[in-house]
Amino acid sequence: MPQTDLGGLSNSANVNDLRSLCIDLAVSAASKAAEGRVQRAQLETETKSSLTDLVTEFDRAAENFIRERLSSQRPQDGIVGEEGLDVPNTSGLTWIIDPIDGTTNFVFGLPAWGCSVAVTQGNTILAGAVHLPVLRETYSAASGRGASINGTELISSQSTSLQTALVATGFAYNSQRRSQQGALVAKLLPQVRDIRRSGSAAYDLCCVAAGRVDAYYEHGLSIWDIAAGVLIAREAGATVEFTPESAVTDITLVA
Ligand code: LIP
Repeated sequence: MPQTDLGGLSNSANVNDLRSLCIDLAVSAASKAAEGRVQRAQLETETKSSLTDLVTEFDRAAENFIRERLSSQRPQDGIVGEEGLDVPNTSGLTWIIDPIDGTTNFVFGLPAWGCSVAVTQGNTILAGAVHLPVLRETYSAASGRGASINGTELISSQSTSLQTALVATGFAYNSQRRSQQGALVAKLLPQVRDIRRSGSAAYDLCCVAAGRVDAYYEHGLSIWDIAAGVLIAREAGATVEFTPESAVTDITLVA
C-alpha cells in the first residue's frame, strides 16, 4: 500500500487519536481473552477452513467487543473482521480486526498470540496496534508518526546479509499449500542464519519492527493478520510489500 496523502486526516491529532483508539481496543479485547483463557483448563474449539484452522468463543467475543465499541464511538466507519460480517463505511475509514491472531497458540497455551486492530482510508493504513497480553507487549504506529513498543520507539533491523539473516515465516492451514511452503523453507534454511515460526503474523511483523528478526515472509495471509503489523513495521523503518494490495485473503507478504 503506498503511503499517500491522508486527505482530511492529515491533521496529526486525528491520526494520533486513531492510534490511541487502536491501542485501547486491542489491549481491552486481548486482556479480556487472556482473563477468560486462564479460567478454562480445556477450551471448546470449532474449525473453519480445515481441521487445524481453529476458532473459539474468545475469538468471537473479542471481535464482538471491538465491533460494539466502534459502532458506538465511530458509527460511520466500516469494519472488516476475521470472525464477523463486513460493515460498509460512510466516513471513508475502515477498521480491520483480528481479535486473536495466533489462535492455535491461544488454544495450546503458548504466548505468541494477540489482538490486532488497524484503521485504513482506502489503501492507506492510518494507524494500528497489536497487543500480546501474555508477553505484556503493546505495539502501535500512526502513519508518519513512527512505531513503538510499550511507548518506546521501534527501529527495525537494517541488515542486508541473507547469510546471517534470522527469518520468520508461517504456514497455511491448507495441507497442499503447506507441502509447498515446507519445500520452500527447506531450500531457504541453509542460506540464512535460522528460521523462526511464531504462529502469529501480527507478532512476526512486530518482531520485524523491533529488529528481533531480520525478515519475514508468508503466503496465504488475510488482511486482518497483517494490517496493523504492516504499518508498525514500515514506521519502524522496514520495507514491507504485500500482494494483491486490495485483497482480503490469500495475500503474499515480504518484510
Ligand atoms: C495465523 C497467522 C499466522 C499463520 C497461521 C495463522 P490466525 O492466523 O497469523 O501467520 O502462519 O497459520 O493463519 O488463524 O491465528 O488468526
